[in-house]
Amino acid sequence: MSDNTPNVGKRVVRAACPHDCPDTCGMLVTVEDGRATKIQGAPDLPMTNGALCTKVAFYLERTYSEQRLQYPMKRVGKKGEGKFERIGWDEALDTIAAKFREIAADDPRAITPYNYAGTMGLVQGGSMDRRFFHRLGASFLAHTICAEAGFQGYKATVGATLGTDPEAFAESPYIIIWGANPVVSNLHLWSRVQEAKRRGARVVCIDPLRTQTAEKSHWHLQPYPGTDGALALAIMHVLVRDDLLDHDYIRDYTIGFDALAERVRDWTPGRAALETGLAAADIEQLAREYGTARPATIRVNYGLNRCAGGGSAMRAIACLPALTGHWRHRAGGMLLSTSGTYAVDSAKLERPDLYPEDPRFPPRTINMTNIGDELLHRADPKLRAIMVYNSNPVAIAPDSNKVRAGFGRDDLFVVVHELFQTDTADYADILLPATSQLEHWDVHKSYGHLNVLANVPAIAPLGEARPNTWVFRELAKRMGFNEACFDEDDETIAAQAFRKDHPRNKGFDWDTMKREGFQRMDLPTPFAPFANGGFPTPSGKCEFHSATLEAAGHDPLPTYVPPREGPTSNPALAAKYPLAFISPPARNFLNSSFANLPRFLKAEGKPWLDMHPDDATARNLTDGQRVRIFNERGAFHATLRVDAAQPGIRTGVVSAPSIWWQKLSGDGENANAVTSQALTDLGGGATFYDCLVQVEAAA
Ligand SMILES: Nc1nc2c(c(=O)[nH]1)N[C@H]1C(S)=C(S)[C@@H](COP(=O)(O)OP(=O)(O)OC[C@H]3O[C@@H](n4cnc5c(=O)[nH]c(N)nc54)[C@H](O)[C@@H]3O)O[C@H]1N2
Ligand SMILES: Nc1nc2c(c(=O)[nH]1)N[C@H]1C(S)=C(S)[C@@H](COP(=O)(O)OP(=O)(O)OC[C@H]3O[C@@H](n4cnc5c(=O)[nH]c(N)nc54)[C@H](O)[C@@H]3O)O[C@H]1N2
Ligand SMILES: [Mo]
Repeated sequence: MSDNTPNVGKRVVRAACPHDCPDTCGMLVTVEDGRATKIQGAPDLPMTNGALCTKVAFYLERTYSEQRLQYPMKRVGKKGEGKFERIGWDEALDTIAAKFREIAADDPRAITPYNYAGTMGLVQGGSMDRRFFHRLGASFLAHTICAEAGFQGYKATVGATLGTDPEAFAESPYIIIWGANPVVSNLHLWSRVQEAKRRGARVVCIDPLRTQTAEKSHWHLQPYPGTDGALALAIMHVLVRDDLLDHDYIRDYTIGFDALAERVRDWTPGRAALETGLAAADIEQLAREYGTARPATIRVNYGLNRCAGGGSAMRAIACLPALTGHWRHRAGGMLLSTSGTYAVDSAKLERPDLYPEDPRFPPRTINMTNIGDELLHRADPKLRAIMVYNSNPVAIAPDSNKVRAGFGRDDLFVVVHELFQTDTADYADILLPATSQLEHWDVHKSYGHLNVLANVPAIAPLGEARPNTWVFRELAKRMGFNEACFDEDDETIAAQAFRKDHPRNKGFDWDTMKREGFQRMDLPTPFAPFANGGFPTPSGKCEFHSATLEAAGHDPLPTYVPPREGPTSNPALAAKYPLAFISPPARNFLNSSFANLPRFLKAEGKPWLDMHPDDATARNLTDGQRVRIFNERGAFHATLRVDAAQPGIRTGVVSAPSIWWQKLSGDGENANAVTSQALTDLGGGATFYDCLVQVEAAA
């Protein structure tokens, strides 16, 4: 903790943005007499380059918000009502420990954590908490809500999430931005793309929505959601048919080419056009441009993995840079995430070895995407306690009517550790105040650059707020867990976060990092990970044919899995609910974070629904009208946005920028009223963008 933080004078502290965004910016926090007075992007960290986004530039408003929870509380009203009464930390922790002990005596798996990426820090995001739940023998939580399908698809082809160095995008002559919206959700990569544009690069964006990124690209292709796999297979068809291949790269560094060539033979652009809604001629042109560029790079992101076939789509796209040999060039290849470049010591951080081997209680995993069903009826043994931190499931998990019903169960003990009284916090039996990034230690990797960042606390905790690590340390004491790892302080944890024996971590030193703020992994700049093969797959090659997938009962070759809720896969459903619904990030929110603070609510305006003018006319709906969006799972309201001059979206698709807090949205609902708990083909991921709805005028 920052107990010895001086409270007099002026100093500048090195911090790291904690939010779930690829950019993981370095920050400089000016502190005057114990109060943070200024926050800036680190000028010396290349990706940050001195600039913060529209949200984190105002991080002090979040830190010092009047809405911050400042002391522990216990529930006095009904679940979900949000009425609480102040208590002390001892009472709060004793209550939780007593309840956990009582449940664990019957079956510890009836207790589950629920956490995600409120902070991405390795210390506050996944250390003492994991140790605690492992030692307890609680249910495991599968962290599937965001990226698991794409991650598994990419991994099947490439081996791990290594890719093109984001800094090298500036040098690329041809960039495809695919299922990504960097202007909104990856701003610092966008600066590199702009630099490439200034040097003459061509930029293509593949997105059903005319986003700010699409507007600034040279060419915008608008596929129907969830059909990217078909597009990728058709691009491969053209590459093979027209011999736009790098035969040497294929021979030396890939396996399964002949089978892949056979697989894509039927995937003509005409066939893919029927699935994607794109023109066959456009698919031809895209494939030819991509195949002849020297080199091309693809920024692919998780926007396209939130559909039934998200894993297969990513797997198919990941074949492209190996077929064409674009991987040879540092400014070629593909970037999904850089996270697999890091050698994190998760065994030390999380201590899975503490899990008790009790034959009565074999390990059990809860899929976080299905928390609604798991709380209501699926989990067996039944869940009796849930501890939420770093997440706001009532707002962000799909199928929110089920999620609320689950959290509302009278026989469920709910603990929420939060900075704010979120939709989820309203369901807490015990509500605990959490520190912000300026009030605790941490160390960060990134999924959009190649540095490690230190986060040094700038100010003392507000009120009685305490970091995640502190809470779990205190709970461990009360549970009688006396392993030495429960006594470690945050700096000790941070210093051991990266594997000492790994060559990329050469030179990592916590004291230097604290002082300088960041350190790049020991890699060349820029880093071309597969210029000479070396894929971290079982075969060591880029796997067009995957024996691993085959052994797991999947198609060993890239394949197309259509949307689960779509006109071709489910025509009966599509007749009733004809519009594909997506709910991608709003620029001024970060998932549901920032969505309670005045500046960002004002900037976002109100819950919107974007619709093509043809779809609006067919329903007699007009711009500015309040509408109801519904399907069999639920309904929510929004204000319709129809731009007749410049339609922001393709026909057949509607979009609601997200994620609004339900209690601040006007009708107590948000986009997740209609989204589904169905899972992706690979990885058991969430399918937020695989969702059919109908839209009507609000009553
Ligand atoms: N401002 C802001 N930044 C954020 C976030 C935020 O909430 N706000 N969230 C952060 C998080 S957690 C994540 S995971 C990332 C998410 O960022 P991205 O991975 O970029 O994913 P999304 O924003 O979900 O979707 C990106 C684009 O994909 C489009 N899309 C939707 N469905 C499909 C499809 O089937 N095919 C194709 N080709 N495109 C599709 C959407 O219209 C959207 O414009 O951003 C992070 N950054
Ligand atoms: N409809 C729809 N739903 C979606 C998505 C979508 O595109 N559309 N996107 C999905 C995606 S990609 C993701 S990643 C998830 C994101 O889901 P979450 O990871 O749950 O993200 P947030 O909504 O930002 O909630 C994080 C919470 O953690 C809290 N927090 C921050 N720091 C700390 C800390 O140090 N300690 C504690 N105890 N709490 C802290 C914040 O105050 C915040 O309330 O949402 C998913 N839900
Ligand atoms: Mo995410």
